[in-house]
Amino acid sequence: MKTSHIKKFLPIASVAAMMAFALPAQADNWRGWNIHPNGYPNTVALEEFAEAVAEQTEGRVKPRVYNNAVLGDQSDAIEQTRNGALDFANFNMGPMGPIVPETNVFSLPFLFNDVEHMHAVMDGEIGERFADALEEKGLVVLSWFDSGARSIYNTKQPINTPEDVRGLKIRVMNNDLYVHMIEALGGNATPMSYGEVYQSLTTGVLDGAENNYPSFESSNHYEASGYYSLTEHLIIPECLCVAKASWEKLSEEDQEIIRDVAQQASVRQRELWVNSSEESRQIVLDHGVEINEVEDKAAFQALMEPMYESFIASNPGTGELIEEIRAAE
Ligand code: BDP
Repeated sequence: MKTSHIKKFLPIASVAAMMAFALPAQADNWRGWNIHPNGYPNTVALEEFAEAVAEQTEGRVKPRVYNNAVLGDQSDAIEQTRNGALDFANFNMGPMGPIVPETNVFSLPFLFNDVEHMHAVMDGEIGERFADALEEKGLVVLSWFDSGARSIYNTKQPINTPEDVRGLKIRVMNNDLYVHMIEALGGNATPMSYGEVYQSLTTGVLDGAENNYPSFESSNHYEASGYYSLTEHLIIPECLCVAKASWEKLSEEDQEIIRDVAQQASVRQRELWVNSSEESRQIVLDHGVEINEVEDKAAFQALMEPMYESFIASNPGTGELIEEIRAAE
């Protein structure tokens, strides 16, 4: 009634103009993918990122984080973010490899000496080169997150030597390099999405998997695996990424704001990571998981040599890159 009454007296154009004044500019409602549950360091950092972006852009961008991979598994989510169906996400460079081959270098076991070494590489010029490679595939990297060091856990026995891995069915993330890695140790690798691992461990479809302390704990895999062995074979960087399509819609001012907020999110995530790893270690110990140091990591490392050789042979330029990464401080 009211509308038709107004229409009688005002030309359409002025009605539209009035409505434009009455409504605030359309906000960008960003959907963000996150694989982790509530309370996980990445989740906390992403949620704070979302809140700070909404606040500092004065509601022009309103991000919302969807936890527990409810928007799809990681490989799907990478595709969805690339094509702009999702707006932002925290991705691990492991499952990124099949889509952005440059990032495969991070899936070479024992590439980094420790987490500090990884930070030095990712926060410097080498990290920028990887950000460029991701951007070419539709993902704008805003900052780099941590994911600690990954170690093997299983339901059967402590792993001290590569022989202890022989015959074990070990879940790996979706990347052929991890299949080669487990096979080089004599195990049987099963690529599987994260969400399926718990049940497969409890039913014996798998004997084990590999991950960092916070994921081993928050996924409840520790309830099904009695042995966590500190092989620390992979240190893989993660990104906080925005879909290029969503990024290009922003004003330069908002891009700058969001980049700053993402930098702070990375600092926050890395701080939270340290405590969370210790807390998770304690939780799994209290539960009765047996944790063992691996004295002779060199034995594992030596078996990775053929993997390096074939990787370098089939990816020109990576030999130099690996040397550069190893020399970075
Ligand atoms: C976690 C990573 C997550 C991976 C997961 C996995 O943060 O991105 O998807 O491991 O093993 O540590 O799939």
